[in-house]
Amino acid sequence: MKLLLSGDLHLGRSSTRLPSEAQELARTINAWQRLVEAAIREGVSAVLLSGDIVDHSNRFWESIGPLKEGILKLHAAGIRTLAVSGNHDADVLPGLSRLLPPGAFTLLGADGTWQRETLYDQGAPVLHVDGWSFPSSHVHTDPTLSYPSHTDIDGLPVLAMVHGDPGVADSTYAPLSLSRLQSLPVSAWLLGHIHRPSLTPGTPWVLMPGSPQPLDPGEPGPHHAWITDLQSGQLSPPSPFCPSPLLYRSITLLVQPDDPPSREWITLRLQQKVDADPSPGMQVLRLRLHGYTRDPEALRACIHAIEEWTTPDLAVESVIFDVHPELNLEEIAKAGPVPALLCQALDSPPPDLMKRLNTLRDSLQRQTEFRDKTLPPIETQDLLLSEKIEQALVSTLRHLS
Ligand SMILES: [Mn+2]
Repeated sequence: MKLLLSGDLHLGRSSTRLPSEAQELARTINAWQRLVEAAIREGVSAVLLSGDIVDHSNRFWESIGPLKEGILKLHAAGIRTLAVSGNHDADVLPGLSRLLPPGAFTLLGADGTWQRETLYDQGAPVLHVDGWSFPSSHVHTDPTLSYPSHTDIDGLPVLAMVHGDPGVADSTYAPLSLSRLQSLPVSAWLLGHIHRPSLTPGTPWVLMPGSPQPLDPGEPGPHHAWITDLQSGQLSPPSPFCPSPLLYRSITLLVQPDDPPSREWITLRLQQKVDADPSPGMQVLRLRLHGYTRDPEALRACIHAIEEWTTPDLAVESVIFDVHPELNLEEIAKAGPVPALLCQALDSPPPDLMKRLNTLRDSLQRQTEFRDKTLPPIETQDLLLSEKIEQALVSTLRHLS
């Protein structure tokens, strides 16, 4: 028996910074419709949603139609939808059940008290789903403190759902603690609130499904729903399911003094970089140009054209300009022995620095807790890859030129 797990759909919102041609893709309602179709195709038994399904009460009327329609479609295919509300939809989800036929949609724990619903497979009970919903938009206490101790232990696995803020003890959005979650007698946790997906393995595993579609460039990386399989009384660790066709990515292009300061050159390099790490669907890029150029003015003049550049599956959302005039190291080195040493350090760090770093590495290796780990020696190569060291040296040298 398969279950689809998701949350933080924020229906009514649109993903930001997409070109106007891609506005349809931007709508979270379309992500919900894709999820419904995928659930039916996959033959799941239930769809579990962990809150912030509707973005806000003032988006209720534009999102409730498509939400209802999706739940009805799932219901017609024999799939139940179970949900808890989050801080965004605390006041709107309770009304939804009344608009739907019995059994299509279950909101668990609507008044802020834990509620249990049991799922059946061919007439036999197979899984308890426990849930707690935000009673209002702010909650200052950990909702799991009121998690009931069930006396009627029947050996069935339990999947518990709650929307909240893990690891933020003073959060006003239901503070949660990972260690407390994993200490409670359940088989799995489905959380909501954080839009970046993450899975904490263990017994129970704890899943923050993340938004099935990223909402802005602050949510880079893959987004998707999840699927778990219940077999012989065991819930499998969840796997990614129904990937979002929209991906926000940050890309850094290294600019070297010999590179021509032109839009064509930058977009060609960008396209090569994207092709080397392909992803289906639309990619919205935050581009950082980093390095040295002989003509900063000409390069800076290209930024607008680069931001306007789009292909059917690529768009540049913004350009961060971190390119500096080429340094004349030969000239700077002539200023004295210390500037000369700093210039040299750009290519090879001073030998005593390497020696000191490796002494630290050796003493670390001797500590009991790291004895079973083999720490590799620190090589000059490792340091040269470190952008921060380079930046520190360059910013000093720039003052000398
Ligand atoms: Mn939330």
